[in-house]
Amino acid sequence: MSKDLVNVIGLGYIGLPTAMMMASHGVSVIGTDCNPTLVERLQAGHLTFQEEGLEELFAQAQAGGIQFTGEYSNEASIYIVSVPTPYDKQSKRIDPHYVVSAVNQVLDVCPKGAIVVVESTISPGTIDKFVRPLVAQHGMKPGEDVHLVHAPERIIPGNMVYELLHNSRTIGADDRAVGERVKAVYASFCQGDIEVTDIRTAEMTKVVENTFRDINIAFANELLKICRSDGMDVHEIIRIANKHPRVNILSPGPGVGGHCISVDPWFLVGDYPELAHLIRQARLINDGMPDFVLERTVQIMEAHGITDFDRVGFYGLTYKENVDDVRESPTVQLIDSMKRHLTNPPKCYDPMVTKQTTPRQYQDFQAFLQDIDLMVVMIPHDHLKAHCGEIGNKIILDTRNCGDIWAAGNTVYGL
Ligand code: SAJ
Repeated sequence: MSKDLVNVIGLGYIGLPTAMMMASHGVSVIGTDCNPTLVERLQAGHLTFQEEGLEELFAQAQAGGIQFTGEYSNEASIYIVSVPTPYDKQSKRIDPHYVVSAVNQVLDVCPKGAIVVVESTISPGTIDKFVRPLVAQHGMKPGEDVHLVHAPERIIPGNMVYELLHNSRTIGADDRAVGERVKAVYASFCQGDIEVTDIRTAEMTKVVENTFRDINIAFANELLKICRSDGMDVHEIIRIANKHPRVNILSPGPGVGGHCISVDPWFLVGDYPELAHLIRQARLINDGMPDFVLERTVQIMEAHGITDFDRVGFYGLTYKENVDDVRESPTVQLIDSMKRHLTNPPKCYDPMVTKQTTPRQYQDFQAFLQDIDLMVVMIPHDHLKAHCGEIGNKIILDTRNCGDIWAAGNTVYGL
């Protein structure tokens, strides 16, 4: 069992479950966040977002003695920095200011020999370019006063707790022995392989994983458009093609959202603009899908004589099913672009999002249904499957190929 005291800096979607997982497996953990409201909620025993199995994990972490604080002054032997890494929408480059600020605050207080692990997703070279110089600025000797490590997260929202336990991981370190010490902490709970490598390889591997998925979704989306243009059923074609032992085409849909897959490939485009052609094109294809949904919506409105967008409603605001995260959501992108052209903002409903994110967001499914003739399903939450008997004779644009949930009487179109 590791004797290290771990301080997890940044208690968001990744930092919080990671901190709780360690605490529930015998590691001494402090969770630190600069947002006092978030810290107060956690100290009072309330979770800050929903995720399968997180309540139980929280109870186990509390039993394991996890502490939450807003003070960066807590000393530890290992700091895990898990803060957001936005990207600059113009330059397509990473904006490392949260990572830089968190590491600076850690370097201000950490004891000699501490390990600073960056878990946040960063573009290849970020540690060398933005983090390593901070060590020198603090008058510290790298590899002696402080050790730098990159251990990118890999868990998928919607199945985080399971994937934290079972996914393999990558740990990039300058010094193998330091990498092994960090591995021992993650090995307290992680049942997958833990690869120890160098920092640049770890940085690149993480971004490559998400870029691989983005490109493959873009391929599915391009196939969808080709098939739509010529009256072919893309889902049937993918189903059959996927019977080939070496073919595994992903699912087309209304776009790629979330703070990972829709962002990370841009890091490569931003840093290697002359080389990253396929990666850029895939991003553009996926970013263009909300507009494709709008074109299809207009076609269906015309076919049914619907002349007013006020009779159309969008189901699902989150970036994917059964999560409450709306970051980079295709529906939000679509609504924002429609708002620029319509007098009234579009109507929408999402059972997972109780916070009002857009003006005509209904909180009641029945009220939403009453006010529309055409429902565009952007995200197939489990709620939809449970309530599809209530939809009545609405016209449906099903962008997610939910197929078997619809009743025989429903008029359903695919994307
Ligand atoms: N999507 C499709 N078609 C598909 C699969 C997904 O349109 O066949 C869409 C989803 O609806 C969503 C977006 O893509 O809008 C991304 O969803 P996702 O479930 O594929 O992935 P994320 O963003 O929730 O999590 C990803 C994961 N990365 C990979 O699978 C390579 C996860 O393992 C990472 O930890 C996470 O990014 C991250 O934080 O980087």
